[in-house]
Amino acid sequence: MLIDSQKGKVKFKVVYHGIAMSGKTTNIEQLAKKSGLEVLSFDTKEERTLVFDFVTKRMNVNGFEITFSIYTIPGQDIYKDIRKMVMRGADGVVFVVDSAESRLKENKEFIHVLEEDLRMQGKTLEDTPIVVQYNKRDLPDAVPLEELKKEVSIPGKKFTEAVAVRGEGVEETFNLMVEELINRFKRMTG
Ligand SMILES: Nc1nc2c(ncn2[C@@H]2O[C@H](COP(=O)(O)OP(=O)(O)O)[C@@H](O)[C@H]2O)c(=O)[nH]1
Ligand SMILES: [Mg+2]
Repeated sequence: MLIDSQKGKVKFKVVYHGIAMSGKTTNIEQLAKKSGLEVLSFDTKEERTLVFDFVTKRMNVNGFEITFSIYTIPGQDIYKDIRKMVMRGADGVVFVVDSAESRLKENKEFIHVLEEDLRMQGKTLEDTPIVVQYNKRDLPDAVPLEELKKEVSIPGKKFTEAVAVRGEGVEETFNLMVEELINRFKRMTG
C-alpha cells in the first residue's frame, strides 16, 4: 500500500492467485470491460498467462483517490519465479478456484502455494485480505458448493460464486476485496 496523504491518494495491489486455467485472466478482462479499461497482457499464449496480466482501476472513497493495481499470476509451476515476483507487495489476494471435479486436488494443494508465497513476504493467510472465488459454477461437473467449501477454503475468509466467462460474480468478488482493503485502511488511519 502506498499512501500520499498530502494529495489524498492511496494505492493498493491486488493479485488474482490460483491454479492455471481457473479463470484469473478472464476475471480481470471482465472487470476491465465493465469499466471501459484495457488489460495489459504480457506474453499470453494459448489462453495461458506466461507472465501476468495487469489493469488499474480508480475509485474515490471518503475524499481519497484510491488506485488498485490488479495483477494475475501464471499458475503453472514452471513459472514460480514470476509468480513470486508478481506477489511482491500484494495488499490483497483473490484466490480463484476452478469448480471442476477433476481439479479439486490441485486447487486444494494450491492453498499451500499461496501460503508459501505470502510467507516469503512475511505475511500469513490469516493476516492477509483474501476473497475466495469459486469459479466455473456453470460446469456440468462442478463440485457442489457445500462440498467444495469443505475441501477448498481458507478459514475466516469471504467467498463468492462466479461464472467469470459470462461476467457473473466478477464485480461482486472484486468489490468484496475492495471492502476488505478499505476497512483495513480505515482502521489503520483511525
Ligand atoms: N466454463 C467456464 N469456463 C471458464 C470460466 N471462466 C474462465 N473459463 C475458461 O477457462 C479457461 C482459462 O481461463 P483463464 O482466464 O485464461 O485462466 P487463468 O489461467 O487462471 O488466467 C479459458 O478457456 C476460459 O474461457 C467459467 O466461469 N466457466
Ligand atoms: Mg491467466
